[in-house]
Amino acid sequence: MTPAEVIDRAGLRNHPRVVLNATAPDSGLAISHNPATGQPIAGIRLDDAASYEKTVTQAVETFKTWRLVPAPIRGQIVRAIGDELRRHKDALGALVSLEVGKILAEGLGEVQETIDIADYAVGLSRNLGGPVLSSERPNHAMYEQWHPLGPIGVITAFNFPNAVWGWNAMLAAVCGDVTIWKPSLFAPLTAIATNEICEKVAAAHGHPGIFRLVIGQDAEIGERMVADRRIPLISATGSTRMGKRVGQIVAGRVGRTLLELGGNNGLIVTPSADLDLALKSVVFGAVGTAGQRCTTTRRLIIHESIADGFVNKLVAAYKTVRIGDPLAEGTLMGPLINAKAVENFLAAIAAARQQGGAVLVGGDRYAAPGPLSGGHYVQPTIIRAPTNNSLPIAMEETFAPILYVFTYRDLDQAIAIHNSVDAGLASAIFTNDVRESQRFISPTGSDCGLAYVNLGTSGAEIGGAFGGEKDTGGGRESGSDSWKAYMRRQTCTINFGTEFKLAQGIRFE
Ligand code: UN1
Repeated sequence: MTPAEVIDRAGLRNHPRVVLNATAPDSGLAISHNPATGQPIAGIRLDDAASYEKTVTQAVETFKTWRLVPAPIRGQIVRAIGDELRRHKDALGALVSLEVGKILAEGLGEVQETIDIADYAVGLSRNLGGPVLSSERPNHAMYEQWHPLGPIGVITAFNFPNAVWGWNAMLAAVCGDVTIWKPSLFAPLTAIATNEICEKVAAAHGHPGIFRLVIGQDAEIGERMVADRRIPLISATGSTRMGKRVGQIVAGRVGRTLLELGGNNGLIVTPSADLDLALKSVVFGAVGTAGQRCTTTRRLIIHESIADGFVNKLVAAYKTVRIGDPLAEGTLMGPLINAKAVENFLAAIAAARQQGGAVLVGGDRYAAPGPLSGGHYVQPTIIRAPTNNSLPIAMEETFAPILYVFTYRDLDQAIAIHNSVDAGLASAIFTNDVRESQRFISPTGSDCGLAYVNLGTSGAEIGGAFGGEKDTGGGRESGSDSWKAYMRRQTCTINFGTEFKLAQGIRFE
């Protein structure tokens, strides 16, 4: 499939925001590049202060009517959106793959994730309930209810340019909110195509404007949105650096944030583990998406008695990973997002070497042939920490396929190594020992928001709450009760008797 075909199939050829054949950015235009070739795909017209203002003003108005639509009816619209996304799954999956370089299977998987959350939201639309509570007073009733929150801001990163918005927008829609999406400037085309598909369905059902886009530079658009008091919730996915800034600004106006930030995910392999299962999971977790998931496996913590044999097998498996065009059949690893990401990868490897790490496989750029020679490819890399396990660079999240290997002697030590990083997103243990697995998910085990036993760190299902602790930001998106972030809670107390009764037994007569 050529880039032009992908653009056509995603419905972007005549979109007013998209400028085909543009090659150079200017103040009102960004260029989306194909990371597999380094070539421009298309130009995207950016928002400015005036168009931002118009979008938010309109979103506030749309919210006033959308919030009055009964939640199950909102769910019907989200159901139609899920169906439409099914029809566009191939086209959107290919666009994700073209624009951010993940392999097609993963691009399709990402769109499936949005379809799944749409289905989830449909069910939820009939179940946005709160508890009925016991009042201490006679003839009094007390219960909680949930109301729509407002227009909400969703800031997404390049690496999940479709699904992370889906997690937010599908829930927000059934909750009665209007979504204002600020996508990454590395993946604006996916955002435009995705938003357009969903918005068209909403409009066909009589509710245009519940999905809105603002695309622009952080300084121009991002900062404005984060500081905007008309937007009660900012849900932001991206780096911890970005999240700290967003968190501070939104806290300054006493708004709400939902932060899903960086991860530095560890995977422990114990002597009792099913090593075949562990091997496959480590390769997918560390190499999948070219190491550009927030859930990527970045640290392998393996018992010293099995480390050498396991690591040798891992190195052999890494050598078979086919790197190349993400849209081509058989490719397992595509490029990094841009040249800066390649520089960061190389800098981390240089630091690891200097700190006594041993590069066991990879460690360099990957020179792709022919038309791919301008792409941002690197070799998947394994680096073994020195025997004292001191490797400061491994404490940082480098968004690239680098796996650091540590060894341990007893489980306490493994857990201490595991929890020694600033982030707290995903974690995993491979063991067939019930004491070890239970210890790992006990309060003194993994300190992460996601804990897996005999599964790798990436690839969460949508049904669970997704997010993490510490520098990961504490927010939860997607399943379980994450929807509560998109609504406001009201505790209602009703006196259906005739007596004046005060709580706490206070007499005031
Ligand atoms: C992300 O990298 O920001 O668990 C999201 C996973 C995916 C979501 C990743 N379901 O790997």
